[in-house]
Amino acid sequence: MTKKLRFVTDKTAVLIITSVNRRYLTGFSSSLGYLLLTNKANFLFVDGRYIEAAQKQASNATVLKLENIAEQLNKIFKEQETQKLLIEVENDISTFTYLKKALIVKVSASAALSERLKALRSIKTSAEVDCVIAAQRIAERAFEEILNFIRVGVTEREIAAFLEYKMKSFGSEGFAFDTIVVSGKNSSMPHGVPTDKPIEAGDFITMDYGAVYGGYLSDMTRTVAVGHVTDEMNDVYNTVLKAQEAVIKVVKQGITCGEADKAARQVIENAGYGEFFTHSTGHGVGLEIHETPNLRSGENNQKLRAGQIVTDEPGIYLPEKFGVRIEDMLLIGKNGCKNLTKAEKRLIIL
Ligand SMILES: [Mn+2]
Repeated sequence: MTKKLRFVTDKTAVLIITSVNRRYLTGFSSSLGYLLLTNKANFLFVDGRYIEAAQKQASNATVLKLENIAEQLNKIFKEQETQKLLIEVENDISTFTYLKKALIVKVSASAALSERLKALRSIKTSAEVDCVIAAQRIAERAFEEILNFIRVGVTEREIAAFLEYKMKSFGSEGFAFDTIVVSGKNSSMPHGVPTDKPIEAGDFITMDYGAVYGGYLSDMTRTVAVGHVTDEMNDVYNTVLKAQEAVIKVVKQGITCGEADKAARQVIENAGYGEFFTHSTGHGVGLEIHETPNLRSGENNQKLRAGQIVTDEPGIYLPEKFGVRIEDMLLIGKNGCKNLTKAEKRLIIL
């Protein structure tokens, strides 16, 4: 185990059940499994489907075939004289109830353990950063292709399908989340679902999507126009862009998540669109699409730390009219940030 968890002592063991944390700690991904961390050794229990791959890929854990997990754990607890077992709070109540009943040690769901894992995961190693960048480059290649595909008459659903097809073709292991493509009036819904609405001249099209590489996700949003834009569309677009760039200018280690959010919100409020910026400014990204930290209004206890990757995604949504969102991923550094997103941000009119 490369990352030592201070929760593990001679008497206390930790059982990692969620797949994302198991993957984070072992480098091995499986839908089902248990990772037991003790002071003497670590054990990864996986079923027959995964044994061979786990033995090759899991680092620093002895891989064992999962049979009856309670019996298998109890045997180890007896040998090691373990008294207490901590599990993550994200597990469902039936898992907790089962373990509590079946194990010979005291079982607790630990919020502190879950928080610690989130904090560890938020600071990316250079290998993790490389995976996020690789995913982002795939998404950017798909963006270049989509610019040639979008025209009057194609539907939101077709645009989403084309983006996903291109991402897979370019090496994406999957999709970071359900691809969002919304156009015209639909674009005022920040998280709208692609429909069969065809693109019309004068539409804004907002595309929010991400690729997956080495298990790590990317997240990018671009809004493009088709045919022509009104003065209001132009004004809103440039306000969002200014807000988005204001965040890039201020974020660095030590500033609070609330300050990062405020940098964007201030620009949008000053332009008179404050009430139409209806979500937080950004979030951490990694093995999951929404990770710690959360760049939201008033979040002043959380400070940004070097090595975190956060999105910067302000938006303005005018109901029944249109919406604009622009999103990059930023790697927080000691004295500033590095923008991991290279795709064009100036207004593109197709
Ligand atoms: Mn995002």
